[in-house]
Amino acid sequence: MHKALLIGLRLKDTRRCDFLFSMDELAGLAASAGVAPSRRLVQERAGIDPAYYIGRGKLDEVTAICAEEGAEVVIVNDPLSPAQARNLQDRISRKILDRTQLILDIFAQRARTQEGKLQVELAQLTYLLPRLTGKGVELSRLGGGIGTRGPGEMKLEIDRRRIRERIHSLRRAIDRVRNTRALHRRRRERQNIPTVALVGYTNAGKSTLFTTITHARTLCSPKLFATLDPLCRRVHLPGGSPCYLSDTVGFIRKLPVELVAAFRATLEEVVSADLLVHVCDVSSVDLEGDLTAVDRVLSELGAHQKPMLKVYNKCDLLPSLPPRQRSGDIIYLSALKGGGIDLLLDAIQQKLDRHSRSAPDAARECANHGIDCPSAKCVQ
Ligand SMILES: Nc1nc2c(ncn2[C@@H]2O[C@H](COP(=O)(O)OP(=O)(O)OP(=O)(O)O)[C@@H](O)[C@H]2O)c(=O)[nH]1
Ligand SMILES: [Mg+2]
Repeated sequence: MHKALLIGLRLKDTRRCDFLFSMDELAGLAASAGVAPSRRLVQERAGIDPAYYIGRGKLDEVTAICAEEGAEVVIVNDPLSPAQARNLQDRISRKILDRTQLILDIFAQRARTQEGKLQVELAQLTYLLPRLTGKGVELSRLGGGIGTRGPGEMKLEIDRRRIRERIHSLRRAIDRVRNTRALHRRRRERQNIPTVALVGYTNAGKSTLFTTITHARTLCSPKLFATLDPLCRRVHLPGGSPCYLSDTVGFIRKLPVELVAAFRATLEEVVSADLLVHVCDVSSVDLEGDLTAVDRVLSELGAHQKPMLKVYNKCDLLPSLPPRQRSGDIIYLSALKGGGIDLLLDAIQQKLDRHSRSAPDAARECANHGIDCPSAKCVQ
């Protein structure tokens, strides 16, 4: 296992608790990617250094700690510009990864469906291209499978050309998969069955809830971003009518824009859904921050005004909050231990009855977002 030094910059206007939370999360991401986080190096500054991210005075300290700890990788808590990544690499002579690349690496390890794999590779290559340097920088990845080394200018030019060609062919392949999905969408439009998407922060318990409701076998894991490919199952509601329930990729603070494209299948689930069920972890150390991060992503996707229920999950971890309660659009439950699932299904039924959309309405909404409905992955 690679050892990694984590570097974080706390800017003057960031609250201390928010900063510490994001560093803990970075350590969680590193562990999920299969890297062992060793020490953390934190600097407080008024702003990010445009050339090196951290202050130049810190660079020697970083090199010394890496040598001391035997750290081969340095992970930075924010996205780096291509110039910052290059300069850090030159000065520190270690593999430099930023938050975005780390998440992309996790995605690359997790993607299972053909479309998921294509999307992640496309996101990785698009991120990598402007970061290729002419100085023989090592570009091998942690597990993403790109594994490109650039020993010299000539090789790099070839790599660049090859990468551009590959990006082009990935886009074509993704278009083909999308066409197949359009066929499935038409089939579902004819069925006129409403869809409900489980959304929420990574690790909130969406897949556990999905499994409890549908009895489908899905991966539930304390690792971050356990789910990458959305899954959809048909469920019977208490009133007897069916709906489609889908499990989606978790969101995270500082979700990099490059990843929104890789989230496309999730995006389609969310935008085409009739109802969103926002699952959160009541035992999270920063529940408010989690909720805000999810709301932010939903509004970036243009889905913040959809009908929504909130599930306060993991109530079994808080003795003061007995599972199985409902307060308006909030349902308190424990997806793992059970209790409260019936309340949720009742609430879903009521919401769908109140906000039912016709299939042509749903299709129009999807078309407005330029997306296909997600029914390709639906198994009945
Ligand atoms: N105690 C407790 N743990 C839970 C509950 N629901 C989920 N968990 C645990 O929380 C962890 C994450 O659960 P998942 O269902 O994989 O979470 P997720 O939201 O699908 O996560 P991603 O797919 O990574 O976004 C697992 O270790 C679950 O066992 C619950 O109600 N109570
Ligand atoms: Mg999951």
